[in-house]
Amino acid sequence: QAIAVLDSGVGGLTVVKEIMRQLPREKIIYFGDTARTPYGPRSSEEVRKFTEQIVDFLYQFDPKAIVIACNTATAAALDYISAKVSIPVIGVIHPGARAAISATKTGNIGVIGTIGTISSGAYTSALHQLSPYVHVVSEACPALVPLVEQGQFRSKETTAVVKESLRGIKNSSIDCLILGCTHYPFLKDTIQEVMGKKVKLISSADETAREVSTILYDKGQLASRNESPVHQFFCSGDADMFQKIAKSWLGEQI
Ligand code: DGN
Repeated sequence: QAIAVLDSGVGGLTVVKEIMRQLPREKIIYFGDTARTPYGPRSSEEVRKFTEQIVDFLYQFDPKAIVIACNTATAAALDYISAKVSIPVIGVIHPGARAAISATKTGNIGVIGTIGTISSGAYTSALHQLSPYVHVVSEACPALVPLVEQGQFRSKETTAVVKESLRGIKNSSIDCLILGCTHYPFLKDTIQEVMGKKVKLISSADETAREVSTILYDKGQLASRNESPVHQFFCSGDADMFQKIAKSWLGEQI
């Protein structure tokens, strides 16, 4: 049985990479909704509907767990999907919040994400649930996802757009910054350059993969030692662009 992973596009591949690193025996079935990306500016009802459609599609492969590797969809649909299916559903917001709480020294935490994620307030409440006294500064950065979907990870234009998007949050006194969108690790180097070395960047991928591992271990469902998985990738839009990005990010033939 596979682990199903979904995102609005290529962003969830940042989580896939960590799952592959931590759980190399697990088979992954991925769906990127590249035809309908970005989800960020859409209403939460619409994002919930799209997420449900993707889960229905992935369900035909009889997965053992579903990872909603998209912060926007996690904020809009995690509870809804969890109530609907009988297998574990793992989102990316709580793992990201946990990673930030363990990383911060000053308690001043920044969050960047899509309009949907930031306006849902999901990170602020997840962080305050873990530690009521942390100070959270958040900023929506809607211009970043389109750059990633076009494969523009490093260019003059990328630097200019990242600089402009982070102008507000750069002037705050945060010591760590949650990359609250699974697309942003693709832009990590540029974001780090713009924020400066003193700000630690937090991606939820690592912690999310750990949560998947813990849940499957507890259920006795981790893949056996001698399995060598063949992964499957689906996308709803331009397959060439998806394949190109996936290949360069995962370093494997897709
Ligand atoms: N990768 C998604 C996220 O983490 O929110 C959303 C990207 C998008 O569709 N704007």
